[in-house]
Amino acid sequence: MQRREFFKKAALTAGAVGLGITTSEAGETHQPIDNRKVSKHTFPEKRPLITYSDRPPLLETPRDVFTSVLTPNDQFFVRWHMPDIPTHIDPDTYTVKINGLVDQELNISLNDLKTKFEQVEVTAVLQCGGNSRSAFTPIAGGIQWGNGAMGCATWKGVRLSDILAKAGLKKDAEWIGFNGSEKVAYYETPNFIRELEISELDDHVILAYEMNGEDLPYLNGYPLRLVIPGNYSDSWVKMLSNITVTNKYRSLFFMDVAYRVPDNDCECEDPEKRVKKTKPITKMNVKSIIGYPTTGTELNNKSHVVVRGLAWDDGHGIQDVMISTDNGKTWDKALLDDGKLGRYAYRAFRFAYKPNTYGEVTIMSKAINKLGDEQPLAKDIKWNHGGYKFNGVDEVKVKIV
Ligand SMILES: Nc1nc2c(c(=O)[nH]1)N[C@H]1C(S)=C(S)[C@@H](COP(=O)(O)O)O[C@H]1N2
Ligand SMILES: [Mo]
Repeated sequence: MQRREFFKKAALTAGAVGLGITTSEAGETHQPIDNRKVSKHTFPEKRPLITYSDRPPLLETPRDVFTSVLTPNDQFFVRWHMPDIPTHIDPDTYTVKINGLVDQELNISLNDLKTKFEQVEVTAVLQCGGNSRSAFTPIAGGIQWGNGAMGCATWKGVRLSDILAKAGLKKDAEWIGFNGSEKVAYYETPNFIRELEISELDDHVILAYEMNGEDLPYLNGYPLRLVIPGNYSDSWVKMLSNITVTNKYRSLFFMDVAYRVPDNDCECEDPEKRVKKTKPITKMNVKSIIGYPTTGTELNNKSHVVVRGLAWDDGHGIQDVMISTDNGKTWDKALLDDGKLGRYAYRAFRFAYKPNTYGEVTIMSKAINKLGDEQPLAKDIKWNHGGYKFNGVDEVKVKIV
């Protein structure tokens, strides 16, 4: 009897589960697309990942990887803007150049970085500002990422502030530009350059050459990348070639056009009426993901299920993760791990769930940080044209049999 009810219900909802976008009405927002399969083709140093494009490589990490606090390098997502990434980098001759408003121009080799500066480590979440973009309707510009345009790693390298101190900043130094090594394919394509105001930088910002105890994978920015804990990764420039100090903000495509949200309290706008005044996306908002079980998992009614996942914010720290198994009517606290990897890392959560029903069950997770910020329900997330910063309550749909 219960089983028959389930199959009836499943038939009604099957078409809608995971398809998202096509079934919703304009202006409504909901869950990101969550049913894409990994590709059979792999990239160097990578296991099969959800593949949006081969050139440039755009690879997403599948949901079931998000049960462990550190994301394995070979399953770490990949995002490049330009198709033409250098195919050969010689670690013995590679240097990063520091120029502009400095007392002494520097060309620092990898060996110098590893031996002439204090070595530091930070575990931090790297998340694209467009992660989960496919939740927005109408479709927001950019890659229609599901939930996996993110990962967390222990980054090892040298403090940017130590390098700038060595070069010596001139009095009027205010902005720092970071260039990647890739070349543009068309004249009208801008170089990938990001700029940061010197006042935004603190000691946590590093130039990293190591990720989870290994050289950076080629696709994640070998041999050197910028790491800005707590900030969206769109400024974590990979394959760094140049750091240029200036006294004024240079107007650049990736600063002025991309990676911005409306400059109002809700950071939102009407799709029909774009807000003109915008601001760059910087700090990450509070968010969580359920790594187990995933949508479509069949669980026996007799089983003791341990729901597992991860929560994070911009470094204020996670206070609680709440779980609901009754469509948000009631919420219970999950158990959090000890948080020993620091405030910029994922916090793992676990929740004991004993199904007492049959059929489809929606499991939801909602993180709350130490400021009291909590994830809104996905349906309450407001639209912005770039599809940035989606942090709706996460959900998976399982079948209890
Ligand atoms: N040189 C360079 N750095 C870059 C980019 C790029 O296109 N070129 N993309 C940025 C964006 S938008 C993101 S989300 C992250 C992705 O980092 P990953 O590929 O290591 O996951 O790198 C950032 N750094
Ligand atoms: Mo990104």
